[in-house]
Amino acid sequence: MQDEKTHGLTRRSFIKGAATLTAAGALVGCSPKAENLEEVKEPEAVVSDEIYTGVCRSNCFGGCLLNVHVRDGQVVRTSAGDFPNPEYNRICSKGLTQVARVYSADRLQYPMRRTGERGAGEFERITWDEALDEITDKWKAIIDQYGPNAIATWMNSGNFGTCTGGGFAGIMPRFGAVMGFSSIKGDIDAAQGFAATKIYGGMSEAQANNEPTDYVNSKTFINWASNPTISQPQIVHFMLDAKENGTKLIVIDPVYNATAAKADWYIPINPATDGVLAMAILNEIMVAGDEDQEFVRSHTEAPLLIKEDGMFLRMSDLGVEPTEGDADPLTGKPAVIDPYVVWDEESGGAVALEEAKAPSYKEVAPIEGIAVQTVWDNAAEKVAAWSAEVASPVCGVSVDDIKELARIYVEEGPVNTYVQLGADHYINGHYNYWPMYAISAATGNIGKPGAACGPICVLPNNCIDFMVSVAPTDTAGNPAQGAGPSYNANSVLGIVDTGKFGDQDAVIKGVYIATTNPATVWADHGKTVDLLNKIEFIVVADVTMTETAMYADVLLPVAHWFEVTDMHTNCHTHPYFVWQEKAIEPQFESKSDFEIFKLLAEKMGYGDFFDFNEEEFIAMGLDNDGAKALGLTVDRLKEERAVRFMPGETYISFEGGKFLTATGRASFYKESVAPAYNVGQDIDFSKETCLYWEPTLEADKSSAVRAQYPFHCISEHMRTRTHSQWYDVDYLREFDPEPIVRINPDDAAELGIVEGDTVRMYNDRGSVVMKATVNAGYPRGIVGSPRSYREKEFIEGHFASLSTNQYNQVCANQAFNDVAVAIEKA
Ligand SMILES: Nc1nc2c(c(=O)[nH]1)N[C@H]1C(S)=C(S)[C@@H](COP(=O)(O)OP(=O)(O)OC[C@H]3O[C@@H](n4cnc5c(=O)[nH]c(N)nc54)[C@H](O)[C@@H]3O)O[C@H]1N2
Ligand SMILES: Nc1nc2c(c(=O)[nH]1)N[C@H]1C(S)=C(S)[C@@H](COP(=O)(O)OP(=O)(O)OC[C@H]3O[C@@H](n4cnc5c(=O)[nH]c(N)nc54)[C@H](O)[C@@H]3O)O[C@H]1N2
Ligand SMILES: [Mo]
Repeated sequence: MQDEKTHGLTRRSFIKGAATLTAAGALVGCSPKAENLEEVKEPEAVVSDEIYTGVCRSNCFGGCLLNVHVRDGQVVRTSAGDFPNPEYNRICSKGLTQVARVYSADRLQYPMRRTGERGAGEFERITWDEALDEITDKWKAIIDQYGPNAIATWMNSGNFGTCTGGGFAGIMPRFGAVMGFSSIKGDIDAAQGFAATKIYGGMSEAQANNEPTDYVNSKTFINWASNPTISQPQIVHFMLDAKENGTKLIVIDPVYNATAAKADWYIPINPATDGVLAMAILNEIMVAGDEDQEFVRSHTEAPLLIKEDGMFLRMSDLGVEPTEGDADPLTGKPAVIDPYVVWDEESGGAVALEEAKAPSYKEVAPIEGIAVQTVWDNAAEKVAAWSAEVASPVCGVSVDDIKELARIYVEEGPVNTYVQLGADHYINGHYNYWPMYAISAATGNIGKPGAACGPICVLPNNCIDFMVSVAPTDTAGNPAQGAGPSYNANSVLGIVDTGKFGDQDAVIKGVYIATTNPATVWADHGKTVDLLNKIEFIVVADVTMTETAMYADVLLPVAHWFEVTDMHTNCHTHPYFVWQEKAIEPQFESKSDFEIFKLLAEKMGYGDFFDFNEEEFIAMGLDNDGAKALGLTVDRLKEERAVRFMPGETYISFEGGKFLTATGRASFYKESVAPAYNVGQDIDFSKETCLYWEPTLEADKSSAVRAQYPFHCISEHMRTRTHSQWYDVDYLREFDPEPIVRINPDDAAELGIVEGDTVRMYNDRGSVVMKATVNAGYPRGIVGSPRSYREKEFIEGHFASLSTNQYNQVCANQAFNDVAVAIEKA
């Protein structure tokens, strides 16, 4: 805590507003309208604020460092904190209005028991003792009958704090592992990661893009399927600084978005056809032989040799016996070492990959009579189907523009391809990302200053001990029973209905929901509601009365982020772990998630696994060599507020072209691909092992469903909300007062719709009524709508009712953007 001397009329007026709010508990008190504020005189004395360290912890990719100003025991405002590198100092409208969330009229104040129908919002107040008894009695009964796997934790990204839920080495997964509960996955944002794992291997501390301080080193910066002005506003200044410094800014997006407005070159594309554009660019490069030969030879798997059976040629194929390597720590079995074979141009012979001086990646003749094709030639064959002429009508990018993009990747590097989730939320999402990533690997535009490809996404594998969450031990060192199975989002209804997950028996009788709001954010709302009505016993722990909270049997009030001690590790846009100091006591009868888990565990007889306070728990996650090498300790975090965890000064992802695949090289071909889910579905693996694209489900213009539902509907992320959060902040509702759908002027005219008309959007799954706004940024045939509103904010229906919960054959991913609708004046 620090002291700040402050004064000023506006500040004091504001505080009066905040005080009114708590006293009356009414949301109207947080309106900045003048009539709600008492007239105050210029303060005579200088007023002192206590300043606590705070951090925004929702999934906005931010994790901004905040000063939480407290006066007379009340949070009065927030301001931007100082990071060690001030270039990262940022705070958005959401960070600035946190005070309205602390004092939201929608805060859950005490534990409650449901009295009416599920979803009706009828509850009665109960004590904490009653709530904890009711939950643990019911859990014990379920466990007696069905075992602990019949209860599932259900979490997502509401708070990425370590002591809350979604943070790395977090308390909630630990709770699940101790109790032996199963878990329900979100299956969200999964397609790009699925593709990234194919080409780059597993995840590292920074998954794919370089640290933002490096953007200035790019000659070309391509925003591909991303809209950072809305979704990563904290780092847009790094892109614009680069532009001012001469970097060419390109945007590839079906919608002329706010980022496109800043671009040197905006390239409209047909939705979910990015893979086609990427393969056409690759084809231009490959046919011309314009690849970065040294990078391709030394840093990609291009020289590996594929046999006719689809497997790589290995030394054992040439009669060399495999050897034994180190034992696997889990199975104890020694690794089998059977090196890949390549053709070495220097020695003129077939050798193990590691021994090759100059592996050939094109046109390798049969080796010892075994016909082979290089990975490069295989990729070239796949992309040959997408000449610029063939690709152009599919992706909507002209032949000249495709050729120009190819030239830019070859001649105007270093190129940073800043990719986000725009093309992810489709059934064919991962088919788009692998080719997009492959361009950078083929042209050497990755792993060096100014060159990168992928989303800004930070996974601190180097300094967090995940075992604290997944393999807990008690005070005596005894291991926990371990978590049960993890179920896919779209399988849960089937499990509850049929007792089957694929062909396996599965039971879900109880769920513990915290840090997610599926009734607002899951695709196919009709099915989500059906599920929430059918689960036998639902506990929801949340800060406010959300749409999901309305379905709880027992509702637990959770403390606001500033009312707890915590650490934030999941900050995508800056390289720091950030501390959260408890600034005020939990209000009303609310408790921290941390305390709730401890109380529940104790009552279930597992208190010994939770014998620590917040600081001790965080220290457990930081008790590893990586954190020690970086000097990441609780004491430093408390003292310095934010401590850098990324190695180096300016982090370069995959520096030196070292990837996380078994070979350390980027892949254009896989021998096999593990599906992300298994419910006995038919899988055509030929689509998964190499560069491939197919039209998506409903967003594809030629899809049969479009005859009936002619518009493709895109979900927009909102500047004023993070997912379903901040809905209760009046300051922000002034900017985004109600749901709207944006529609192209010509489409609107054809439908007889004018600005502000009420319209209905519908398909077979659902319907929603809201106002329309005419927007020439949307092309014909595509509409877009912010996706964070709750049912009661729509004139009728629910936006989430329009989307499908179907998955691709291997990639479990909610396809929020793969939606066809019809629109009419309501
Ligand atoms: N303020 C705020 N920030 C957020 C969030 C929030 O809710 N609010 N959510 C966070 C989360 S979890 C996520 S996943 C990220 C998302 O971050 P982004 O991926 O940047 O956000 P989106 O708005 O989903 O999509 C980006 C762009 O993709 C475009 N797009 C849609 N379909 C396609 C396509 O097929 N091809 C191409 N090339 N472009 C397409 C859209 O028009 C949009 O302009 O934002 C994070 N940041
Ligand atoms: N239609 C449509 N739906 C979408 C998308 C889309 O594009 N279109 N995008 C999707 C994407 S990209 C994402 S990542 C998901 C995000 O989905 P979620 O992770 O579910 O999103 P949130 O609404 O941020 O958070 C969920 C809940 O966490 C609660 N919460 C906040 N802080 C705490 C805390 O400290 N403790 C507890 N116990 N609870 C807390 C909030 O009050 C909120 O109810 O939404 C997806 N939903
Ligand atoms: Mo997301």
